[in-house]
Amino acid sequence: NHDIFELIKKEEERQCQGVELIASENYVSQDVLSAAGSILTNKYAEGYPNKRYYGGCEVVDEIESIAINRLKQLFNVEYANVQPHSGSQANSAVYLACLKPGDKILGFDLSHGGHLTHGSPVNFSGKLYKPYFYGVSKESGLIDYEQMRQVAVSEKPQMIICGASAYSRDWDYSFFRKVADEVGALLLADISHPSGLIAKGLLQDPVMLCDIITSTTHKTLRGPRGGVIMMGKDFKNPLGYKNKKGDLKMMSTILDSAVFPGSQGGPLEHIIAAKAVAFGEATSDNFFQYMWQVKKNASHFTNGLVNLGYDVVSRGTDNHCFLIDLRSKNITGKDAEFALGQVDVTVNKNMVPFDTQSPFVTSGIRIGTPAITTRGLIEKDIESIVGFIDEALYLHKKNKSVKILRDRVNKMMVKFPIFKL
Ligand code: DSN
Repeated sequence: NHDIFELIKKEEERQCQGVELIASENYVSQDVLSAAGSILTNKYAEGYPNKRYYGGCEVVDEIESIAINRLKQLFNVEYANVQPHSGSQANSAVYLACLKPGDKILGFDLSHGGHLTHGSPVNFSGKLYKPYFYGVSKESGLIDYEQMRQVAVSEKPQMIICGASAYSRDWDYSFFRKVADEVGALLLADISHPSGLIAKGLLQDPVMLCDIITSTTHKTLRGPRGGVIMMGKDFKNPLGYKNKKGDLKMMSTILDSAVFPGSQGGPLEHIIAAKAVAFGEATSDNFFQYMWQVKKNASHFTNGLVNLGYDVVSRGTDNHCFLIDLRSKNITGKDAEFALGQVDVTVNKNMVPFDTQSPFVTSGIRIGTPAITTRGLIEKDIESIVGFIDEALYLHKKNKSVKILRDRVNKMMVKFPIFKL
């Protein structure tokens, strides 16, 4: 196994010396890492605390119960399931619990910033269910709420999904609520990206307005890779659209069963322990300061790029991320991702709304500040990174050596160790 540990070391070096701008990534604390790498990985625990199909679960029962209670406290929700292995698994369990194959779902278009599991034809969600989409307005880059309502009214979907992978503005959950009530749809909020900001009150809160909430735990929430499902206190009749009686307790059982045994086997108790650690960290005031800085850094980032003539989709950001439309700079997302990678600045190419390129090429890149903010970067450092990005794209276009620039990037990042939490 020497080769594997050598490669892990190499990845650690890569993570230390580069500027990580992938909006869905972060650096976890040593405590989260220790829990995720603990001997809990040895334990089978199919079922739920105090209702397991295996012996020897006394300790993991306590751990999972702490994770559930901390998550409930963090988001002020009444129900929490911490077993989904990922955000996609959380969404698949919700669909399994609430929909029949062939039911209609209305989600945010992937090519406008949505997620694969919100009805993309290449994903199970677009194959098992009948997907419809809303998007952003071409002029403003903001969600076209009226268009969403029109599709909802004409198609009467069983479920409406709010949430995105690449949308920089906040969500009007009350508008979605009104439309869901108007057409009798269940309302799901997938807050995988902004969950840390929502937990600290820095964005609109979907808990009281949406029937079910899903999230990942490894993005702004800064935990291990995984997913969760939640329901808020005001949850009344989730299956009302089917005219069945529903209440929170009944729906909790249906959702729990949809995770296990419906779509997963044994829970990853080492990851659940790491989730518990991360939820504990996220309840602290330090985490509020962190999320506040993530937002400030993202906003500062867009201002710096706009000043250099870059086109920021939706004209700015309310959260931790944003898209740059590179068409005005005559470079594709694919080439930009490559050029920035050459100087150890990591981003992902991303479709922009109304893109003219294929998903393999794209016209944009997505940028996020959760990871660099964890490392301690603030506004003045963001200005340096904006400069690095502009210079790297220039050097790429002119086919010039990037070595000096890469050295500057690495020299700066050495000052921000990844294991300081
Ligand atoms: N692929 C993730 C992201 O980068 O946003 C979402 O699943």
